[in-house]
Amino acid sequence: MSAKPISLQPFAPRVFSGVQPTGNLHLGNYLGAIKRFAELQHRHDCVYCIVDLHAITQAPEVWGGPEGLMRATREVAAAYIAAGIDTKKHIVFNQSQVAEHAELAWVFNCVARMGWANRMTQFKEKAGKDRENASVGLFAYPMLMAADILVYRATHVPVGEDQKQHLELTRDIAQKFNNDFGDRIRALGLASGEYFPLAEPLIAGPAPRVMSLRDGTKKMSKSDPSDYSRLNLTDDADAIVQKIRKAKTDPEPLPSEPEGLKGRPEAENLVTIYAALEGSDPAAVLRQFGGGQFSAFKSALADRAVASLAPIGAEMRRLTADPAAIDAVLAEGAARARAIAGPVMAEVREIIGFIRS
Ligand code: AQP
Repeated sequence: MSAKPISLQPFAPRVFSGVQPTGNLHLGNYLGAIKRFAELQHRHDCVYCIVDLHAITQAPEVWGGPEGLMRATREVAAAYIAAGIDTKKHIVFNQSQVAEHAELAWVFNCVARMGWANRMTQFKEKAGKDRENASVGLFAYPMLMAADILVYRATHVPVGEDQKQHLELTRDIAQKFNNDFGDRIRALGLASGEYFPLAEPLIAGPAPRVMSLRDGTKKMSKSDPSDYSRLNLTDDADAIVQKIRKAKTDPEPLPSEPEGLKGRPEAENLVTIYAALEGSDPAAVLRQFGGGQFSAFKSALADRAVASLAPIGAEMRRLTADPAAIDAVLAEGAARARAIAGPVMAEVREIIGFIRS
């Protein structure tokens, strides 16, 4: 290679994560991902992506067609900014502006084995019973996710618990690439054989799995047909209060200790949400509310949720009113992302043996 290889250094810590612009951003996305993104920026270099290539793996009705996709992409960008992510210090952009994601994903489609991809539970859940009708892209989703992370040679990936299996696959792909091409990597003097890092999932957090308000055994999800199943980040105070008032509970009073929440998924979910929003833990919440009825707890939870979410929603509405300003942030972020992904992809081409004149 003519340029100085970039890969001789050991892996510098770098955080990467993303959110799909499929509309209805909710409390689970916030507590499981976006809130943590904002916390991590104080300790690490971060790359936060809006994964629009992932969004189109589902039918256009799911992501709202071209207009819906643009709106949702800007909405996720606004959520990142409203949650406090500093776009001057860290990189925020939408995935389709950096072609290296798709290019590396193709390479990883050829590294990953069918048996690995066949085990992915998210594909099974999202494809449902009509697998024959699922897009090939939905099946290949985890390989694109591996490319998203590894094209920045990211070392840490904050995600909700639902993404743990995809992170394990990312590590398997990195390891197989490093093994398959180890001799070549060493011969090119790019690294001591470990070209891609084995990225660590950062899943721990106050609420890595927020559940539906209508069914405590199902995760809170953008695609749940019931709007009452989730608190959307753009819900106003009235909607938040209504949804919490109608949230499913059980007839027992709240227990005084966390062990008493076992087998009571709806109660456990509401207590976990309260603790996460307050920055405390379920034991502290139950010390305060244990023995009481749900009605009093729900009213305190509604106040807490409004205090945390309403300012974010208001800021998102303010930001999305100026789409050109958001697009400028994304363009600037994409240029900085390409400056990292471009040289990595150039080395990957060299490692594999693609001739480029
Ligand atoms: N319920 C949840 N609790 C905690 N974390 C969650 N995440 C999603 N749901 C929860 C985390 O949010 C990040 C972005 O998710 P995504 O939009 O990329 O994909 P997703 O997991 O498919 O999100 P949804 O809301 O569940 O959408 P649908 O309904 O389309 O499946 C990820 O870090 C995810 O872990």
